Amino acid sequence: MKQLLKHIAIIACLLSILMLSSCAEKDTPTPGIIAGFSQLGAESGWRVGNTKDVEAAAQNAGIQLMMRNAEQMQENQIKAIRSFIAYQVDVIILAPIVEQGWETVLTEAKDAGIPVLLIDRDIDAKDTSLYAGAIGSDFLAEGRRAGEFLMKKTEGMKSVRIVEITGTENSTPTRERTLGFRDALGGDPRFDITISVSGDFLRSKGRECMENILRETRDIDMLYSHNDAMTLGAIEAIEAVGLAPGKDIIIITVDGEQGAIDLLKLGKINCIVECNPMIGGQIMELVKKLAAGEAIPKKTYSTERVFTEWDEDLMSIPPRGY
Ligand code: GYE
Repeated sequence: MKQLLKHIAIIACLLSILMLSSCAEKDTPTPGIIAGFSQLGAESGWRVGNTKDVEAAAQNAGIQLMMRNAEQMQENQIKAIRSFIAYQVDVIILAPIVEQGWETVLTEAKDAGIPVLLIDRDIDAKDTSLYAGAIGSDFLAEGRRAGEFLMKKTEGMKSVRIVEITGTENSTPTRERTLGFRDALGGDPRFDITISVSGDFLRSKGRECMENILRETRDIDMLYSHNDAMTLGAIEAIEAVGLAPGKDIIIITVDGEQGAIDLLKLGKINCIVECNPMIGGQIMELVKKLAAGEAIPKKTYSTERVFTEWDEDLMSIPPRGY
């Protein structure tokens, strides 16, 4: 009997310790930040580099990242945002594939009290309170830089027939790289943009677009391609018909992936307008502020340069990492 009482006392004691500790757990606030990240796809080296950089930066900052890759479909991004809301994450990071169509889901996030940080691309929403802030490149400036290089490169030429391969339709980089480029050419009648088609930022489509164009005409002075992935594809098509990229056709591209830098060194690309995907560290700083309830700037731009065939430091460009 004595033995039994002793056992009961021990069990009761253990139970009360367990109950106390579970109460204590409930009262302790969770220190970690959870961020949901809706990445739009894996269409280019830029994008893959951007994803890796954001993941590494989250890990360094001790932020738990729920990453969903939308494989180039806006509906997948909308689903991901809804799952982040259900999960009650602290911050939503969104790289929006296109500019339109975000009002409904971002209103849901706002109603749930979850701040949204736009990265890379913008959205076209009348109500700017649907997102806390945005970080990314100045795509208009990128387009202008491409145009400025072309102006210098073609000094003395009487006419310049231009082919343009644009990125994803209705996306910010496509819209602004198109505008900025034309803006820099300033209506100079020497420049004739004879063909402008979308290659959706994909290497395979860049190649396909260029093959189709070359079937129609060889009378092309320059190619302005909105990203390196499409440029690499287009260069394959140009070489396949026996033309020399960088010589027979001036090539201007955007991003600055290692593959493009290598072709710049070989003289197959004349100019690369840099677009910097390595913004993970800055993103995490903004996420921390948002999670702490602080305000952030409505727009933060990344710093970028231009690489051209005239650069003296061409051979010493450090590895790009994407
Ligand atoms: O230039 C391209 C990618 O939105 C800036 O998307 C980004 C663009 C980048 O697919 O390579």
